Amino acid sequence: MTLQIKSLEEYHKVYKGSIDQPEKFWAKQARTFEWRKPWKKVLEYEFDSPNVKWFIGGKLNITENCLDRHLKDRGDQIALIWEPNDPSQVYKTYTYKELYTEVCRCANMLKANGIKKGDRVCFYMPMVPELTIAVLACARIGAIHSVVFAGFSANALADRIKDATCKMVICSDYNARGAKLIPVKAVVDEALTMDCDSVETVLVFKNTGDKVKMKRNRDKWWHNEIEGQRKTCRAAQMDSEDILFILYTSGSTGKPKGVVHTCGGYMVYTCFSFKNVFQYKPGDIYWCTADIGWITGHSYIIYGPLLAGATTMMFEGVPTFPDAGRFWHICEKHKVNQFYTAPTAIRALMAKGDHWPTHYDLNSLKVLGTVGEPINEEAWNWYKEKIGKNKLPIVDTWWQTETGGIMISGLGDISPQKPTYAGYPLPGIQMCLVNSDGKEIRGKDKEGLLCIKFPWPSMIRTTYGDHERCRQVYFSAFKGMYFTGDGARRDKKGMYRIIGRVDDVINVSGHRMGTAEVENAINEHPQVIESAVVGYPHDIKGQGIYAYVISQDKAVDDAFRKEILQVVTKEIGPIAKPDKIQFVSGLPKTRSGKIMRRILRKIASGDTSRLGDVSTLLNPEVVKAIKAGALS
Ligand code: 7RM
Repeated sequence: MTLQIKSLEEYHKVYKGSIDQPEKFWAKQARTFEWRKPWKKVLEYEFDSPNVKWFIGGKLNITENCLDRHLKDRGDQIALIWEPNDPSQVYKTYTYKELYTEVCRCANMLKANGIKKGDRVCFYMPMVPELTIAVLACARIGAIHSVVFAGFSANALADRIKDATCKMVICSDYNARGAKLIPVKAVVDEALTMDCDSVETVLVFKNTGDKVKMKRNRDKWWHNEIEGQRKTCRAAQMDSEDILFILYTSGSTGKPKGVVHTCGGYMVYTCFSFKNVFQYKPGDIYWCTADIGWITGHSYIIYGPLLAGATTMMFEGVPTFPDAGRFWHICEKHKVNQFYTAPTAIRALMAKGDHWPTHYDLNSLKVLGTVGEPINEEAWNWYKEKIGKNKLPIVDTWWQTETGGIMISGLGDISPQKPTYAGYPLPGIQMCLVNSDGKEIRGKDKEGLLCIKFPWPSMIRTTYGDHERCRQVYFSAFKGMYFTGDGARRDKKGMYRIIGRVDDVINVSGHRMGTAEVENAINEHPQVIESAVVGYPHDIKGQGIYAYVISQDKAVDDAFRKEILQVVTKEIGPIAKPDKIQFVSGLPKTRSGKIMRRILRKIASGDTSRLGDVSTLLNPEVVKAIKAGALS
């Protein structure tokens, strides 16, 4: 069985061993899985290209490790619990046997519809069990899944379908979220009008049963296609380094990139990190509230928990429907033991009042987790007090889409607790701080740019279709290091606190966004000449979006603002809508024409006092005007 660390002393010992002999350490973990053929070499790497390979020559199928190997000992144990959006609707459960059967039937359905090993399948689905089933079905036959968060617009969906040249799209008819019904099939139809020539089939899962249009020869109903499919499906033999999935994420420039994860290393790391961070014990009920459209859902709703033989729950709805007690109601109802959510959800629920959690019995809880953005001290304390009753550990888990799994975090109740600190790196993870010249900053009580100086099994292998971009974004800043894009502090005891992004990426309610991406969307409005987007501190969302817009011959009023919001919703989705739009006559630029975001960030945060030296700007006079017109 995959190692589960039981004390802080053991952690320090294991950590040291994992750094002294990383290959030995990871080989030992990897041997706890089922491989069709063993690997010939544990690791080969070179960060300059980059070229990273783990468990070279090893053959496996991740779903045999998620499902088949559990059938003997825990076939009748519940693998998956599904809690519906509407609390009056009955919840569903799947035992490992049942989940195995459903995945096999679905895999056969995909094969019957022409999906083969290596084909890309796009998902645009609500949080229903069929999403998990079909994702695993792809993995079973060696097809590559690319899950797109269903809050993205048709344009954004089309971009992702085209970039990965997907052969199939799997969607639902409608999504139910809170009191809203979202016509997802219609969004897919619209996306497919935008040159998505690779798509041959749209498989539609009947979720709400409301009416949709079906296109002949392209669109098929899941319930028709699944009928009569065989209940077993031989898993495809995958190479350790074959692609398991692509997941798009935003960066500081241009369009989102397709982060590529591969089978072997991802399997080993997600299982290991899951078991240790959450200190999962047999029989526990584990719940991560993330959407499977993000990496957290991939690694810690589906793969990590199932690999570990856990009972994992997925929730279709939102934290405030039908009321702000929903999360706590679900914890009581299913006797949840580990609860994993985002700071933005904690802050939103905190704002609804302290009484909500008091109405429910939260005694089953053992570990509380957070992820996605820095957690402020107030939210940390509220979580600790009101949910954890001052008894439960909080694991503040720092990681990224690119890291595949949790990199820095406490391990359940083993690790020391320090508000706003994520803590120590996991075994095998060689974090470091560097200064802007790329020199490593050693010692305690230091601040710098957060890097990782040695490979780990679940690290990004490439950005789909553009390896050079992967090199440039992550491996070119500092030689021999993976650069995270975050700044961090290391305290006297070696614990890390994440300060936040140091690049042009913003984090709005835990959703990662490129400021350039939002600017490009705003610039699509015909009367916009130029725009600049920055993040600013926001009580609930962590960061809000502040847009400075130069317009052409148009009354700068709220009607125009509304049009801009519509354009952004159309280009990206509602999550990217600016909270504030300030019309300006010019943007502060350096002599080389670069926008001075530092100044714009300061003004957006309401701090106009010390803007630093603006005299070197091309147009210092605009700063005064921007300051005068700043929105509070
Ligand atoms: C898992 C995920 C990654 C970015 C990352 C950070 C920020 C994530 C934390 C955090 C402070 C945390 N993947 N971030 N977790 N910041 N404390 N515990 O969120 O690719 O979508 O985002 O999120 O800036 O670089 S992600």
